[in-house]
Amino acid sequence: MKLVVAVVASALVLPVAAAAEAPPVVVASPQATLAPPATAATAPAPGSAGRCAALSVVDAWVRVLPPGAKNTAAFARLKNASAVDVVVTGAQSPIARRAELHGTSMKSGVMRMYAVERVVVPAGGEAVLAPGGLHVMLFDQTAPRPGDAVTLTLSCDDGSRQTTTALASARAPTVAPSVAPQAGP
Ligand SMILES: [Cu+2]
Repeated sequence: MKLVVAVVASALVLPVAAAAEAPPVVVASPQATLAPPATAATAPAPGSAGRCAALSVVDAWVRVLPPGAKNTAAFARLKNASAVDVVVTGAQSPIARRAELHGTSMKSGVMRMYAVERVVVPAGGEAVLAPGGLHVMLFDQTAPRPGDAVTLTLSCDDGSRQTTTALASARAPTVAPSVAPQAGP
């Protein structure tokens, strides 16, 4: 037990020492040094602390498909105003039995989807989940109606989560002019 306490204590002290010494050396190292101790010392509470809390989820929506469609997808822009990359590793929604992070590729004129283990939202940047690209695949959906507010929860690699509300819509809600500065593949 004493050993555990000692480890936690040193983890708490480390960021201060690192912050004092690191800046003159490399820009990237303070972030890398600061992040792991912070999450290791603090048990992430779902929906509050943790890496996922750094994300702003905007323009989230779930595609409403014709009756009978088994699966659908959710889209959003994930913005990260923090100085550390945020890694999204999963998603959940009460309207789906199972959700996966998916990517989309075009091969020989055929669009295919594939599961991705993680979506990295770069520090100071964003990740765009949009039709034809990255998305949250929702399996065995309960078919929300247009206008419904759908709960969507994202999970991050430190175990933290963020829950947001996505608008059920047959097509992408019209928002600001869609200038995509950092479109995905
Ligand atoms: Cu998919």
